[in-house]
Amino acid sequence: MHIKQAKYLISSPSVDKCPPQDKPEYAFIGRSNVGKSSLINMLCGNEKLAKTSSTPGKTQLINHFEINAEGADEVGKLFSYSWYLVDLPGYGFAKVSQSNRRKWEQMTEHYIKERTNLIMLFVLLDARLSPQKIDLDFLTKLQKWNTAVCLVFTKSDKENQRTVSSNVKRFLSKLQESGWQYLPQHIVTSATKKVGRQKMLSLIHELNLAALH
Ligand SMILES: Nc1nc2c(ncn2[C@@H]2O[C@H](COP(=O)(O)OP(=O)(O)O)[C@@H](O)[C@H]2O)c(=O)[nH]1
Ligand SMILES: [Mg+2]
Repeated sequence: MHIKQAKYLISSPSVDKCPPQDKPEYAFIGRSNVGKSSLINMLCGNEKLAKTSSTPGKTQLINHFEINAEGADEVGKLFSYSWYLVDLPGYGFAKVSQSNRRKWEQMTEHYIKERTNLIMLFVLLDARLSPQKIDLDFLTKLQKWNTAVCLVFTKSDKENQRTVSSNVKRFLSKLQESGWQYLPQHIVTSATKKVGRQKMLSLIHELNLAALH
């Protein structure tokens, strides 16, 4: 899949205020500072699309981007279509009040459970870190809700490959221990080195084909 154009659409305070569910949708979530905005910009080839400087934990909005893409259909013929990319507010920012945390939980839970055109949730994890409780707890909820999840390990350029693959393995075995029967797919990325871009775009295109036909 080739992205022809990516544009910011709208920021919504709740799932019922989101755009019509007329396109396949992919959402990105993770701890604040995990590299979500950088990854979105890297995927779209636009350094200014998602703001990488916004104060973490302040704006709790569902941010929709519309992506115009071109890709091959089942018989290899190119066609154009569009899909939604969603930037969800991050979790785990220390300075967020209890009531704002609660609001975040409710908003994301409603969004994840009720947005029927949501094809997959990309959960971002820092590739430099050993498994973190906050991420595992969030994934436990996703498992309960039967959400389709893909794990995205970020900032892989900041650590050597051995450590990254050991962190990935440890994370997956933690999920296994907590009862995940089918482990989610995972992709190792680096926004600065553009690692994992093609893998993510191919996965999205494949899922789009299945969703559109
Ligand atoms: N070296 C490196 N730095 C990254 C990468 N992704 C993000 N960063 C840096 O990590 C910080 C947080 O990134 P940002 O995208 O704003 O995180 P967000 O809060 O999850 O949206 C910024 O200083 C980025 O430049 C990456 O793949 N490699
Ligand atoms: Mg961000």
